[in-house]
Amino acid sequence: MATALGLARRGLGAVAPNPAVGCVLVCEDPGVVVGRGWTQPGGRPHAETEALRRAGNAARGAVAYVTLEPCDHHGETPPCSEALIDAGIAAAVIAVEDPDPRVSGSGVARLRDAGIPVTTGVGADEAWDLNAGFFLTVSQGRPLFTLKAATTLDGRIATRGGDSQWITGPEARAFAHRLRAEHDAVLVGIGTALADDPDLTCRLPGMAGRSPIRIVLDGRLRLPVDSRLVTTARETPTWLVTVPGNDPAVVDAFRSHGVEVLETEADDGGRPDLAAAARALAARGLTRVLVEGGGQVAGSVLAAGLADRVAWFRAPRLIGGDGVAAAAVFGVETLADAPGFVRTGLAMLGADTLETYRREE
Ligand code: AOF
Ligand code: ZN
Repeated sequence: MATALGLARRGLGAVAPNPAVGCVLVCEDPGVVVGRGWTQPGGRPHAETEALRRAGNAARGAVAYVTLEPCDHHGETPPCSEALIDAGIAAAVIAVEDPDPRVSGSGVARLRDAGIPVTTGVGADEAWDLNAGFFLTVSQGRPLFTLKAATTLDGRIATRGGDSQWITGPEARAFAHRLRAEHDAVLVGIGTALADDPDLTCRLPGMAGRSPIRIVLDGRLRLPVDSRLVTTARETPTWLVTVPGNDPAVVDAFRSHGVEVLETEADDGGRPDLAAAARALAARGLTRVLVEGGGQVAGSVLAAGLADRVAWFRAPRLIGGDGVAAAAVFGVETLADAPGFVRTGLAMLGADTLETYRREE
């Protein structure tokens, strides 16, 4: 199952709205892997189909280890449950049930009805964690949000003069590009887009094709049409999340550059309401969104209770209280109101560190 989870991970950021699934077919005597598969870019073929295709006749009598209950619906492809039965597998080991209402238990039931013994729950914690984005879209109609910050020791993202390039070193920046690849979209506020004119692509060697959709929260459509995000929108999609009431000619100008403009409700300050934006993004098929700044957006994500994961890069430098805070004011009165997190990882990246967290339940 650990191998299957590793294979599943390859799909993160490339398979939405589908989950990233892994499948390993093992012939138990003499104990050899006869097929491996993972959900392919775009979400299909499914992991089981891929593993079965590679195993061919060797799948007969094998044990299938799958990180998610095999699907049981006739969608774009025939159900994986049927494919596994037809291939003659001897047993199945499944990490977690698929909460998709078209599946939710029927994949396991179909295997059992065919006389195939099924074990569930193996590697369940890791499997829940891996597809947390997919599970959130099914259960709450919103994607998973990972808040990323690159700060000084004292949590500052820029000096008072606005100097922010580069706080962290090349190792941390490379890791941040990998994070982009593992998410369906990267989201920034208009302040960051104006200040940095960023690309927000994944520029790791060999991973250029893994760039996420670039999303800017831009209530008044201030993004310049000659910005990199707009001029490259036909190669790497750019979406603007805005509020109703903008000049239709401006909206059309963005659309003529291949930029998607999504209108959503405004919050009290006239900015796109984050909870509403989250629902709109899930409705468009996103399951994993990386929030890359700046402080304003980070504050809004925290205030809306949407920071599911945190990736905090920290450089050995101090700026002091007049620097720009990683998360702008978000109105915490008492410690009990302050969002809490559980540390899930700690790594040294060159001179910097990376701390990862998940939301405290
Ligand atoms: C699997 N293996 O690798 C994946 C599954 O639109 P379709 O037909 O591709 O079906 C999408 C649903 O299939 C998705 O919502 C989820 O329930 C399941 N995903 N199932 O057996 C896979 N990616
Ligand atoms: Zn399937």
